[in-house]
Amino acid sequence: MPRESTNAEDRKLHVEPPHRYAAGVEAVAIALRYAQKQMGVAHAVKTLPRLNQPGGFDCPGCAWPDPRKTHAAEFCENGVKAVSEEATRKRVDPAFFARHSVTELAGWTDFQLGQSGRVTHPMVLREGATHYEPIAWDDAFALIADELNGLATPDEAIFYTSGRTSNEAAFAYQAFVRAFGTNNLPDCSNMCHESSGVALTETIGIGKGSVTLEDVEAADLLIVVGQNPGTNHPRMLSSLEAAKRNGAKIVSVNPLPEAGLIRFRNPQKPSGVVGHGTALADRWLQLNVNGDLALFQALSRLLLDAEDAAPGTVLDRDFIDAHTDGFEAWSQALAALDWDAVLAATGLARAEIEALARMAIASERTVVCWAMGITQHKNAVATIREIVSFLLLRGNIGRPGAGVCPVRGHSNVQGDRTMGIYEKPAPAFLDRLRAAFGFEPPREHGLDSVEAIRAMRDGHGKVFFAMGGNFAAAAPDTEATAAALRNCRLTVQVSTKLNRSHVVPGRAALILPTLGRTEVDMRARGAQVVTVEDSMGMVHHSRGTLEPASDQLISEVAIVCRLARAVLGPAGVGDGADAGGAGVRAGADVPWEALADDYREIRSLIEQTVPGFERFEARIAQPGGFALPHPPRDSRTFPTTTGKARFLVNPLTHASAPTGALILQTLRSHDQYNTTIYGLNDRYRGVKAGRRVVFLNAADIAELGFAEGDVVDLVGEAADGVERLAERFRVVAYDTPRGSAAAYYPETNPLVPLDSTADGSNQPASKSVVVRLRRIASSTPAS
Ligand SMILES: Nc1nc2c(c(=O)[nH]1)N[C@H]1C(S)=C(S)[C@@H](COP(=O)(O)OP(=O)(O)OC[C@H]3O[C@@H](n4cnc5c(=O)[nH]c(N)nc54)[C@H](O)[C@@H]3O)O[C@H]1N2
Ligand SMILES: Nc1nc2c(c(=O)[nH]1)N[C@H]1C(S)=C(S)[C@@H](COP(=O)(O)OP(=O)(O)OC[C@H]3O[C@@H](n4cnc5c(=O)[nH]c(N)nc54)[C@H](O)[C@@H]3O)O[C@H]1N2
Ligand SMILES: [Mo]
Repeated sequence: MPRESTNAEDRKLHVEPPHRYAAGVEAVAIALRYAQKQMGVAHAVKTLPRLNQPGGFDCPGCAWPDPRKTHAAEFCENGVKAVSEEATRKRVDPAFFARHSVTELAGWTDFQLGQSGRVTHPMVLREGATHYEPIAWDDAFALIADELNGLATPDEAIFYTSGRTSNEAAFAYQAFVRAFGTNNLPDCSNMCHESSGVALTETIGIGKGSVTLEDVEAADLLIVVGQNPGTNHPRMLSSLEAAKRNGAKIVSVNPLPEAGLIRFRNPQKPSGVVGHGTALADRWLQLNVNGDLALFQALSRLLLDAEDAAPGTVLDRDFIDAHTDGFEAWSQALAALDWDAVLAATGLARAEIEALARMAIASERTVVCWAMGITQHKNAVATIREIVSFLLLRGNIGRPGAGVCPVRGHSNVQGDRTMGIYEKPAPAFLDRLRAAFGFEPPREHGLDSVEAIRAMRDGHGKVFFAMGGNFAAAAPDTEATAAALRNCRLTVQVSTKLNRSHVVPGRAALILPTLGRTEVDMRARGAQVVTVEDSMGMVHHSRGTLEPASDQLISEVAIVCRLARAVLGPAGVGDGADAGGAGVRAGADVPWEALADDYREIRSLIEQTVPGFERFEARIAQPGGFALPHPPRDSRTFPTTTGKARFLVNPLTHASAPTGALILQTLRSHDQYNTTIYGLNDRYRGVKAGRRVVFLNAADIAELGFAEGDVVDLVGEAADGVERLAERFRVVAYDTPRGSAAAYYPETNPLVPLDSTADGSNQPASKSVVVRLRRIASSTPAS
């Protein structure tokens, strides 16, 4: 497990007052300094202008869409960091692995591991060995094939995906996995927007957001809930600024005063460089962590009351009658809403909620945006249903300037799902896959991320293969996840950079280094382009332009196709001679080699399999790409089980902690990309040179008998009675509600119980972790 910080490190950490604005020229300067450090000046000058430009590569930072007219320097500080991280000049080569044993590397922090750089060669850790050693690609594929083909059933293998994988790689990968014979395709989405997918599929019939960039800019009212765009989706601030210029009101619903939502200095505009920038949020509702379900029920109740007081003025009756069902039962349930429970759950004053309800009534076009502050709770699915119902009341879906906007994380996480990276595939998808590939895909549902950990723990999951990501650090319950991975016969990580998952191996382990999105992908039939889908369902292409980090790297697509050939056997030749062999393996006669030589072949198969990709090749050639169909947005058609948008009834619930304990949300600093740590500062929140901090309300600090600057252990309190511990956190007084604490992910993942997940989506509830503080040492006064 990651080494805990030492006293010396604790002393370097210092805390200043938080910022009141985001971006500005300082952000540009910081980004360029970082780029220069990782890439060198010449390389940076060549790389950065290609970011999010037509003909260049898609920013691996986040899934926020590109504006139609790309600004000459359409990049943000954190996008530049994401690119620099990949384009770094630092290398993890065979000599590195010869110098450092796996045990030694396991003692490094995530920051140290990530900063070591790009992996240059395929590496193997053989059973019982202390060090990784180089292995030839063909030998690596043969080793995996042996293990996979030796399993009692294909369901003993687990194939994880992180959301940077291109459409082409994801599509080929899921086809291979299903040809092999399992739907065990967990992904990072299981830990990210699974709750959104589930709730939106139930209520509007499609698990994706319904707005475009134009809608955001045309809205009257934008409610940004549980999201910190200043850090995690900085380009969204430009859209919010544009909306604001068009007269929109913006409301932030967040326990924390996130800088990006207070004031934005757009570094791409003169006013942002020399002026004070734009005040973005008109209102900030500082609610308790997990008060959102109660808030949206209360807002809807106020809308219903206003309609009762002045019938025909508030609700969109025509829309409700024509396009929805469940309204009567749902509004009756809200008639019994308990206001005391609402105020206790939210921690807000009734007047604050009433003020927002008035804004909602005054708005003709409302958009609600949300991210992890909503999805990572036990009642996340119910909360999102209530957000949908609130919008349905005034017909705020399927018309310009209005709708649901779950803001995705990884740059292609939405596309990976569209391509079939899903443990519960729809039968219609499998039918089309069979027609396109000529094999019978398995029908039984596979394992999601949490179920996969349980299967490995219990010995039913024996081979773990990861297409990107850093499962060991990103998954909940770090100790349990590590034990599960170590219990595997083989773990395989397809990676760009060194990370924690490489040092939490199965009995044997492989690292398969791959090209990043910024790099030229040269195949037999020329340099390849790939495609990605952004958070708003726009598909466009991405072309790497940099020289690869090593001449040993092959693309994710090539890895999948060569692996498929090794595992499924040669085309047209059965392997029935094997003991227990079952004749020709499914997918053996798919022309995997040809797919890897020319990705147009894969796009042609995608076109045959996935609706909405008709004339795929021609349409990605158009500037800006094309929009995938979205029935609620396009035609107010709701492909739910009833064919209508659905008001669904939910009990009022919220996370609560016993006396003396707190609800801890685990969030991102400004200087990280998920488990990749760029640096040790969280500039907007005033934290410098350290990450092991816990933000608490000053009154809670006093009441619990602590002082600011104390160093404490965080002790989890869970139903299963297991004591979960994260050591040495500095207590920081911060503007967060009483009872709501915050600390960074992934340092706090050891505290998230594996079984603490959202109802209906099984997504880890990593924003409502019950913890206590345990004293270990008093703060040392600064010298
Ligand atoms: N630079 C950078 N960009 C990224 C990432 C990154 O790590 N770094 N990660 C990417 C990924 S995969 C994702 S999913 C997104 C994540 O983007 P975000 O969801 O913005 O990420 P978090 O830091 O988890 O922030 C959660 C926000 O929700 C608030 N919050 C917490 N609990 C609650 C609650 O109960 N109610 C409400 N209303 N608010 C709450 C927190 O105070 C915080 O502002 O960003 C993507 N973009
Ligand atoms: N406690 C807590 N836990 C969380 C969260 C939280 O808010 N709190 N957030 C959750 C969320 S929203 C998410 S999305 C997950 C993230 O889970 P993951 O997606 O698994 O994790 P990342 O940190 O994004 O993965 C980073 C690694 O991906 C590899 N990589 C980068 N680019 C590429 C590429 O192009 N190809 C390949 N093959 N590999 C690449 C690099 O080796 C890098 O080390 O974590 C989840 N876990
Ligand atoms: Mo995410």
